[in-house]
Amino acid sequence: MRIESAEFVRSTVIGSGPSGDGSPEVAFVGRSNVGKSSLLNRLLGRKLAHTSSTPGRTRTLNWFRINRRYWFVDLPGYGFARTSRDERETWARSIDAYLRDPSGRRLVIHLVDAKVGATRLDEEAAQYLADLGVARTVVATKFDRLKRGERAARLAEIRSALGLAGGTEVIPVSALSGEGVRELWKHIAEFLAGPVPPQERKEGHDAEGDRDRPAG
Ligand SMILES: Nc1nc2c(ncn2[C@@H]2O[C@H](COP(=O)(O)OP(=O)(O)OP(=O)(O)O)[C@@H](O)[C@H]2O)c(=O)[nH]1
Ligand SMILES: [Mg+2]
Repeated sequence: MRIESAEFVRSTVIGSGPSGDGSPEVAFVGRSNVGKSSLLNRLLGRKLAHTSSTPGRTRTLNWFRINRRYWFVDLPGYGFARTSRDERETWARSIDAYLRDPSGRRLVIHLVDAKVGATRLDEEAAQYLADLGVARTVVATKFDRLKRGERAARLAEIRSALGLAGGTEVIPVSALSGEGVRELWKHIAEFLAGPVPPQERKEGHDAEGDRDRPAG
């Protein structure tokens, strides 16, 4: 994907109403510290989102405008133990309000820490996303931290813990090494291209055109 422009536009909190503008949104959802902000930065090839080894760094929904055409939305993580119950409820309400807002076409990137494996909270989040019926892609983060011999089994474990159908893949990624980033961009590009109108298909047009193809 050629990134011609990427800029931080705004942070939003619960109650601030819809924030998109109807253009497609790619949202990053996952446990606190799973690597959402790091992966977003890696996908964009620049450090836009704040990352931290302290869980709970991202506390607002952060909107990044990409190529003047679509949004990346960095969401606060779930399962941050040190937040109060009130804060956790606020989190759940703001994520829920965001994901139920019908104003934008949305792809959720659900991140699960490959080193930790799927936790009960990851399972609950997967169930929640499945019930919402939102388009989603599951990725296993920090894959660089796994030994070669552990990798295939861990991916299978995550797929089964999250109750993913047989054909649904879990994409291994590493913000550190860049592994899996190209593969993930393919999914994002497919989502951005959207459903091909039947008319265009019949006439043999390439619906994707040249825009936003994965780079090289
Ligand atoms: N080894 C390794 N470490 C990573 C990777 N991605 C992120 N990390 C580390 O994991 C920690 C958390 O990364 P963040 O990107 O801030 O995580 P987050 O999900 O945005 O966290 P919150 O904003 O707190 O919800 C940081 O110390 C990162 O350096 C990765 O691919 N490999
Ligand atoms: Mg973050």
